[in-house]
Amino acid sequence: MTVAAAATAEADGGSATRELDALVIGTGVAGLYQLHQLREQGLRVRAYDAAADVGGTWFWNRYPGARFDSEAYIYQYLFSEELYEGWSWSQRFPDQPEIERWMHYVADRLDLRRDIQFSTTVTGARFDEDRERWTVITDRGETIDTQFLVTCAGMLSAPLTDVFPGQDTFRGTVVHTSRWPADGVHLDGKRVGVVGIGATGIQVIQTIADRVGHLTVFARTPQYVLPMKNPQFGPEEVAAYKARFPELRETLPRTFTGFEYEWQHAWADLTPEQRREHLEDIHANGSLKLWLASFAEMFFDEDVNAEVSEFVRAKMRERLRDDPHLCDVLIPADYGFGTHRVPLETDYLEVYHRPNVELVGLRDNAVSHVVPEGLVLADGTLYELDVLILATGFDAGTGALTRIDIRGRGGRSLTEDWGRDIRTTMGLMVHGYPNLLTTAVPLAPSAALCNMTTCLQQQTEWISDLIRHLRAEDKTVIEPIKETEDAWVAHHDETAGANLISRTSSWYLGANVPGKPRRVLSYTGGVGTYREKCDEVAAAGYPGFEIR
Ligand code: NA7
Repeated sequence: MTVAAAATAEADGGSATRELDALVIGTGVAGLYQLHQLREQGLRVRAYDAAADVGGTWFWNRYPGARFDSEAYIYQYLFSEELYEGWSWSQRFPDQPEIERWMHYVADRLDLRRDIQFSTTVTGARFDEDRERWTVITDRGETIDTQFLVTCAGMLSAPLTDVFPGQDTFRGTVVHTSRWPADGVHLDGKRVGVVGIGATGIQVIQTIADRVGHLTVFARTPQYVLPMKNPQFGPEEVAAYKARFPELRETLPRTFTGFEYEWQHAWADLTPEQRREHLEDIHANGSLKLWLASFAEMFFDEDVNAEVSEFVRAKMRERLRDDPHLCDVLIPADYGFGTHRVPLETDYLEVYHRPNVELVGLRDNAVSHVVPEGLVLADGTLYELDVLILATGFDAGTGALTRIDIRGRGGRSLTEDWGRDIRTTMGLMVHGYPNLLTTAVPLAPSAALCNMTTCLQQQTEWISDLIRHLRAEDKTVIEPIKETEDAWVAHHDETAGANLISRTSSWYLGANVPGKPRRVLSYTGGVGTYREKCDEVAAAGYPGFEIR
């Protein structure tokens, strides 16, 4: 049923409509906290999730090896010391099962489940201009009438699953990493193929290589990687990080990336030897620090970037034992370090020295199609497989919402609007869509250069403050005016244009989805700066927004 049909059925005395003040889509990191905040305000609020339980990313991504690249003690909610204190991590970078347990802990501790409806996909939403409310429909045939529609649907939650012609003819198992079944996939001793060597593919490859019979890795674009150091946390380490709560709560929201680290040196202030020493020190830290907090100039100055890139390449060459084939397929030569996602890994490069692992470069010989026996390349070579793992990524930023039929004023379609040009106001609202409040969508600092929990807490808090403000002023509707959105888009583009990220083809620009309009998706002006700009708007009473 379409949204219009649902509304008609409603007018004809059809199924009962639930009435809400706010409907939250998604119960991952953002959705859980948003639900909590709005409920605390006394709103009638309910969250809907297609998944069978809470967790968002951490519900769906159950593939072998899934784990944090953010330190666990910063990937946290910071609004409650009690909540922070009540959970103890076992490692610096824990794995998916532990993270999922943590999300259950949060949902239970805040008693959120009673206001969540699981296994329900929101399929459409239409803004009724006469009543100035949203009519939302779900795949269960329900209709919900709500004042505010708050999307917490995730930045990387719309998987690219239908990648190759003939996938459905495959005799074995084909599985996208973010749709990994809870009861697993039988891999032991099998002939397994993995397509994709992004952050996900790398985690899968390094985890399954010693279990499978034969592993074929299909790699198109080479990927810079950094080694992870992942010590276990005992009571002492846990006590030490918990003691840092006040400091972390103060600093994380204000750093450039929402991680705990900041740049310590300007490139120009150091001699070549000192730079090298600094890079070695940070490299030994075993975290994303080399990417996110070595030298800021790396993002803007091609010469600096070239030197840091060469430092990382040399580390990779050494581990690949200078093998010409491995180095050619795995080490980037034509784009700079840090200009798209840099994954952490554990003994990943060493996997390629194993006798049961084969690396197939796709740069000059792409995948053509899938046949019942396996994968066929453009030159006709067939790789026979039992399991085909697609670590092929996501329609980032926009996909979660463009897969829902969202209709704003005048019936305008978000799918069509973003299909032409991806625009938002600070990643929090969209002109033409009153009372639609968004998190983890483009033009805000999510995922690409941000620790997600830091960014999502800030965004959901901004949304809660906005709703509190409207209610206090006895107003019911808000929408950014076009000029406000134009100005934000221009600021975003100018900031992004100065960053070398804008010159590397990746999901950061939507380049991984055919036909998607190009724009750097994440705001690159810094998490702290973004927060200040959002706070200024709120403190000034939302100038540039039409409120009534
Ligand atoms: P990514 O980073 O988008 O990686 C997807 C990988 O799949 C990448 O290596 C792609 O190669 C490859 N890919 C996609 N389509 C194809 C086709 N048709 N043929 C060959 N190879 C293909 O997704 P991830 O899931 O690893 O990570 C996404 C984010 O999630 C990550 O950054 C974290 O923030 C969490 P390409 O680079 O396009 O040549």
